[in-house]
Amino acid sequence: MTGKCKIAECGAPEIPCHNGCEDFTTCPNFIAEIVEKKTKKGKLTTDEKKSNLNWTGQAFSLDELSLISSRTSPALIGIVGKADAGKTTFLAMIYTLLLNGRTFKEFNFAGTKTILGWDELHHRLRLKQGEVPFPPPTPVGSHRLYHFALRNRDEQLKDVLFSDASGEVFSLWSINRDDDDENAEIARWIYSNSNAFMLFIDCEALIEQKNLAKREIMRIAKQLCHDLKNRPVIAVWSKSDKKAEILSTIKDSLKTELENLFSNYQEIEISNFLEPGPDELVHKNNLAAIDWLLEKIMLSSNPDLTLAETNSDDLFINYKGK
Ligand SMILES: Nc1nc2c(ncn2[C@@H]2O[C@H](COP(=O)(O)OP(=O)(O)OP(=O)(O)O)[C@@H](O)[C@H]2O)c(=O)[nH]1
Ligand SMILES: [Mg+2]
Repeated sequence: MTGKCKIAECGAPEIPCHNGCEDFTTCPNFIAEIVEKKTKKGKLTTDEKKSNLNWTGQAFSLDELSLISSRTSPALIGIVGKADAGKTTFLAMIYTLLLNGRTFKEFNFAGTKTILGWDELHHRLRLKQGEVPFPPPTPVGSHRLYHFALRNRDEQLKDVLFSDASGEVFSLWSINRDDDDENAEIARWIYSNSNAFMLFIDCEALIEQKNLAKREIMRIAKQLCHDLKNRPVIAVWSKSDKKAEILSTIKDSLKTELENLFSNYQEIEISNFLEPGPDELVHKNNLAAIDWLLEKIMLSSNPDLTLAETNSDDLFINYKGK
């Protein structure tokens, strides 16, 4: 026990008590310090203290979007696809590639307001002696937005957000787009607010469930098409390390049906499993998918304002000003 004597001249407990008291703890003049209580109290205060900052570094929820939208009009990339298609892993891979020094084609990384969210994804993907520990399935009610600030060669800042929701909400939405189902509401919000879409095609599901998986992908694709207004869509053949195992009739017909459905459209193969050496599917295509969407988004936000040449007999219409 620590403490001190209330009589200033007494040196107990370091030296014997000036009154001759053998056990200083029983001395009526001794004041014990209640160390444990103090520490516990101190700890409680720290735990209870909440941050006053409105920025936590975690992935955004919808009501935190103003943190970004107050400075620029962010571009939202809607990640769409059925459950287990590899959507969350794709986001983890993008961040991992940037951390490893890879870059987007036209944009430099200029920061992120969701660094803890990205880090969490990255740590779940880290290679453990050849095996890839994947993130757990995204819960049905969860809707997170991950942020990058990017700068192009003209030093223009572009805020980009990526949505991450459970695949189940897209399957629900594809069955009934006007349903009041609260979970499908997440898919509806992503659909209304995204500037561009990635549509995930799960190669593994096409191998295992064949036409059943194809029908589900097409249902989501058709839903994506219904009010698209020429927003760009990139079909991402995820888990393409297995693509060769898909029946060619299924693969070819799905490819054609998707091409017929969309106009502002591209497709690409990606994977998270590295082949030895530089790997096109992993190192190149994951980023190239975003490059293509960013290019399309920038094109649509900078419309060509050049006037078409007019030739008329009317002098007034032909007047170009001097
Ligand atoms: N073969 C292969 N499997 C992969 C690859 N990427 C992911 N997977 C597998 O796909 C599973 C699902 O990945 P997620 O990223 O969680 O899929 P998701 O689309 O986010 O799933 P939900 O959140 O449930 O909608 C992982 O647990 C892995 O088993 C890949 O590149 N190749
Ligand atoms: Mg997920």
